[in-house]
Formats: sequence, structure tokens, C-alpha cells
Amino acid sequence: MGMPKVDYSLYLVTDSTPAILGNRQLTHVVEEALRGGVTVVQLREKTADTADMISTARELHGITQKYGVPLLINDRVDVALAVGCEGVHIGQDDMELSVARKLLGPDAIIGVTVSSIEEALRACKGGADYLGIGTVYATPTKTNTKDIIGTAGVREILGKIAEARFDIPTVCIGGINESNLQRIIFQSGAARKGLDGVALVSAIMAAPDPEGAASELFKLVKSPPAFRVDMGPADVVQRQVAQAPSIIQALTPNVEQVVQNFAANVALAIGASPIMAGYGEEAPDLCKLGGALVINMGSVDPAGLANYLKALRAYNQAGRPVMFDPVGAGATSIRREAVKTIMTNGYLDVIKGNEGEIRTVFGDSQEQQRGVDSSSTLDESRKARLVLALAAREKNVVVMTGKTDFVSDGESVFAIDNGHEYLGLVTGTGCTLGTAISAAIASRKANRLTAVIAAILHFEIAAELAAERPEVRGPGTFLPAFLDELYRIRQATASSELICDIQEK
Ligand code: 3NM
Ligand code: MG
Repeated sequence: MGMPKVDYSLYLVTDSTPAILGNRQLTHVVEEALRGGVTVVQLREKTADTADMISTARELHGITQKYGVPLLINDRVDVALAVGCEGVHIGQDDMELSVARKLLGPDAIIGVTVSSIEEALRACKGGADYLGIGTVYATPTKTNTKDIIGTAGVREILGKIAEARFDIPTVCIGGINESNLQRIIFQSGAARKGLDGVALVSAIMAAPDPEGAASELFKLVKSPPAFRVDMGPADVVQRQVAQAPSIIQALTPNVEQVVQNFAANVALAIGASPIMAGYGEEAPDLCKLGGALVINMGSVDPAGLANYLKALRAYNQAGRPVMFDPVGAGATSIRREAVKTIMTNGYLDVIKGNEGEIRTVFGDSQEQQRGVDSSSTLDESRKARLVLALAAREKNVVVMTGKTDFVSDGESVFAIDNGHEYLGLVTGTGCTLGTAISAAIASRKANRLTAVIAAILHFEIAAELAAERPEVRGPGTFLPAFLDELYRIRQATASSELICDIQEK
């Protein structure tokens, strides 16, 4: 007791099931984790006998004290009392907070698991010392969790706590690992309240080197994510189109591009340097070249998926932008799973898809299809709202392509009516638009939303101009003309001849 202010940044929850601990000793693994930088330890034993649990807790407490780190006991107020450790963590089905407080006294640390706004406010009012918010993502470590709330759910809870003026430390839990930790902290943060840390089990307890894992995770919690960079001032869209040529200079490695040749030609026409790379192991080197990454979900076999994840991780770590094209997202259950896996394993600066793909990305990542009817197509205002909601939830930029394209950064939505029907009559224009977008965000010279809009306008105005050419009589003759116009717009210095059909919704 009498601990100074607790640092919640890296909160370790133990697990002694063989699948996680193997044949190693719990106390040994925890001590290694403490050496790596864990700041809070929770002993969580769901099946141990009381005597065994007390003896483990006693031994652990001796160790945590050496590191000046609090030891909390999951659920078992009696064990905490017997050992005299710093406190407990209680779930919604455990002992009531008020009873635990009476038994443990005012100085004990009592944390509460919450998965809704109501539970959070009740715990705050009841005098909890911190909140464990979850479940962020489904995890094999605990399968009987009540609700998967995602980062959007965590952010809602944090927002309400701040609104009610509770100043309480918070961590989140569930499926957090080295790859997604920074994105989870970034996306969970509400305007006036962010997380104080993350709680995890398997990322440390199941790691072959718990000290190394903890030390890496600690570094990630303590440093701002590399992808969170200031992209410069927003500019008016019209001017940005004229500037697009200077934005679009960067290298754009594509992972698994379905229509590689066409995409590469478009990239060259707009001034980007494409590399069509499908092997994730190359990504750490490729991202040093300074471009953006396109994850074009062409194939979703395990090898393909592993490549996407390796590339995503490398680009996130290097702070380089990532454009995700969830090709055919809703077509099969494997594809839906792949979308989920990609989205939970890193940060995606831009997500671009058609209506069906964007609806799958929105609904599937959190089973919150809220009011989105899956059978019919949405009307314009619902499309706009969907794109806005997804971008707000993911804290990124979302593009829904179609006759009218919708683009949002989570704060405003734009509808773009440029383009030509020929774009729909040749293969790969959707994927290729992704390439153009990635080139635009690669240089980070403009505000991200503006850069994305500029790329779409560049692409679609080129299609309009190409279709109007006298030699163009159909999709076949359109293609070379389209490449020419992409190139010509890039060369153009004045934007006055370009008519952008864009409106804020
Ligand atoms: N509590 P991992 S999820 C212990 O949602 C626990 O309340 C959860 O394990 C909750 O870090 C969870 O391996 C397990 O995903 C988290
Ligand atoms: Mg419990």
C-alpha cells in the first residue's frame, strides 16, 4: 500500500494455462517481463486452489516489490488481503466495487473491467481507481468476453468519461500486440481523453522472450506512432489539383496488385515510381525508399495475408502511409476474415473500396452494421454518412467509389461527380485509382484528405478528357487516351481548364 502514483502504461495480466505459459514458471516469466518494463502486474488465475494462489501471489509480490510495481489480484479480494498486495481487479460478474472497497480500504487499488458507457460511469462514480476497457478485439486468450467494442467503442467510453469530468486512468485490453498497439492507442483517443496504457496477456506471457517483448511494447506505448505525422496545411481542392504533379512523385510499392501492368502504367503517367512487390520480407527495405504502400487484397491465401501483414507492419513502423484496397471484401467468409485481420494488425491511412466493400469493412470489423441494410444499395445521404462514420471510427480517410465518389476524413464528406462510364468498362480502374491515391499521399506534402481528393480528381478528370477525344470510340481506344490525359494533367501548370465536380455534403 501507499504506492506513489501508478504508471499504467504497460499492464501485464498473467495466464498460467499451458497454451500460453508452456512449461515455464509463471514467476520467472513475470520477472523477465518486469525487467523489460512492465508497470503493473495482475495475477489472474481462474482455476487455482486458494492455497496455491496465495503462495503464487506471495512469491510474485516479492518480485513486483523489487521493481516498485503494483501487484493486483484478479477477482480474489481474499487473496489480495492474505498477501497484502496493492489491490484487485474486478469484472462485472465479480464482487461489487463498494464491497471490495469496504474490505480492502481506501488505499487499495481497485480496477474494474467495463465494456459500455453505463458500466464505465458506474465504476467511476463508485470510486474505481482505474478502468480496464474491453474487449477491444476478439482474442483466443479469453473467449467468454461479453462485447467486442473495437477502438471506436473504447473512444466512445473515453469521450463520455471526459464529458462527465471523471479524471480516471484507463487501459484497454483484448487482442493487443506489438503490431496494433500504437494504432489502438491512436484510434481510441477521444478529443479530451486518451488511454493511459494497454493491458495484455499473450503478447508478453506467450512470447519466447518476455523481457524483449515487454521492452519493445514499452517503447511503442511511450512513443507517438510514426504514422501520426503532420501533413501540412489543407489547401483548396482546386489548387491542389494543380499541385498534384508535385505530390505524386513518390515510390509506390504495391503488394499483390491484381492489374499490375495497368496500375504501373498509371503510376508512371502521374509521376510515381511503382514497384510491384508481393513478398513481405522486402517491405522493411522498400519502405526506406520513402513511398507509400498499397495493400491490394488480391489474394487472401495464408501466404498472401502474411505478406500483407509484414508489409503493413514495416510501413507503419517507418511512418510511411498505407492505402488499403479491400478487393471483394464481402465475397467470401475468408475475405471478410482477411479484412478483419488486416484492420486489427496495423494502421491504414486510406481505405478505398466500392459500396459493397466499404459496407463490409464497416460492418464486419465490429459486427456493427448499425442501420445498414445489406440487401439494397444505399441512397446518397446514407453513403455519405457511412463513409463519414467509417473514417471517424478508423481516424483515417475513407473513399467509396461509384458513379459519385464519397470521400471523408471523419469530419467532412465530399461527393465527387467527375469520371466517365468507360472507367467501368475496362478492368482494374478501381485498383488503379488506389495506386493514384497512394502516390498522392506518399509525399505527405499536403493534408491527407486534400491529397486523396486531388488524386481522385486527377484520375477522373483525365477519364473525362480522354473520353472526349475524337479518336476515342469505346473502352479500347479509351485506355491509351486515358494514360495520355493522366500524363497531360500532370504536365499542366494551370488548373483553370479542369472542371472539378465536387461538393461538400
Ligand atoms: N480480459 P490478450 S480480454 C483477461 O475483455 C482479459 O475484459 C479481457 O488477452 C476483457 O492480451 C482478456 O492475449 C484477455 O489478447 C486478453
Ligand atoms: Mg473477473
